[in-house]
Amino acid sequence: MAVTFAGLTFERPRIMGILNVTPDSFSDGGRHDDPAVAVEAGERMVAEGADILDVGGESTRPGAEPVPLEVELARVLPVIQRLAARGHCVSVDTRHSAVMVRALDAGAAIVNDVSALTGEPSSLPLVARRGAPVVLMHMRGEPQTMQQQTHYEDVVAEVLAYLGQRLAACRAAGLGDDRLCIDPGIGFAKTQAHNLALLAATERFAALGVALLIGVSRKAFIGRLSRDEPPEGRLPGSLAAGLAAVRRGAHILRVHDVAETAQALRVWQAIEAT
Ligand code: HH2
Repeated sequence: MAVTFAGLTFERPRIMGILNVTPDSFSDGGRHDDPAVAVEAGERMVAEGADILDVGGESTRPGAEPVPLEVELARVLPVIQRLAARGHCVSVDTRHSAVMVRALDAGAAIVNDVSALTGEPSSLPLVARRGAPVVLMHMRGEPQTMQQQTHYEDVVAEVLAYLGQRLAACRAAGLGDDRLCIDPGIGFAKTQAHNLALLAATERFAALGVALLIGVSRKAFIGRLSRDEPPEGRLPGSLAAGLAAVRRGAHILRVHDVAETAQALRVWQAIEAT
């Protein structure tokens, strides 16, 4: 059966636009502090070709400090409410079940959890009870310490096994495959070699039979391959990595640069279709 996720079909790759409402995100931090500015940025991303808007109120970059619950809620809820009310497909990027529930009530259609619903024991029952589509990402530990937990015997096999277990737990709780999406978590408790190995093995993740999301946009491994470009100089490498993943079966790209990604995907697709 063809893969679907949250009502999206994948006759073409889909784009998740990143909308961080945080002061400290590694690339777009501090840009969308005012909800009106964030909503405008979201509208622009949809016009440029985003299928999903991923609203986050807590940075998960390496070393990031946790954010009090009320602060995260105050950042994301007004933005989610307004974008959902305008008919856009919104995901909430959070590890906290109290944020998930309020975001779903505010109109979010998808939960994007970098801890794959393991961060809090109440997250999986909540998402299952609500029947909410969820992105399950692989990471280890907490953002503050994750880069000290990068020992793997076989990174691809271990991340595949972990995501397989998380899929099984979600299915056992009653979530259907049309509500499940996996993500190997590029840059989360991974070295440069691990990130490249996981991207090269994208087909093996796609073979798990549910939607596959890949987030490479402007990440540090691209900086290292590009003579230490800062995040805003990493677009060419982000496009190359995204296309390499799509070519190997990724369904959704999570990106900062929506218009540029949409153009790259259109050209790639036109060639593939010829
Ligand atoms: N990457 C980041 C945050 N959330 N979610 C998924 N599913 N996959 C990812 O690769 C992913 C994610 C980190 O990027 P960003 O949101 O740009 O930065 P920050 O965590 O600093 O806010």
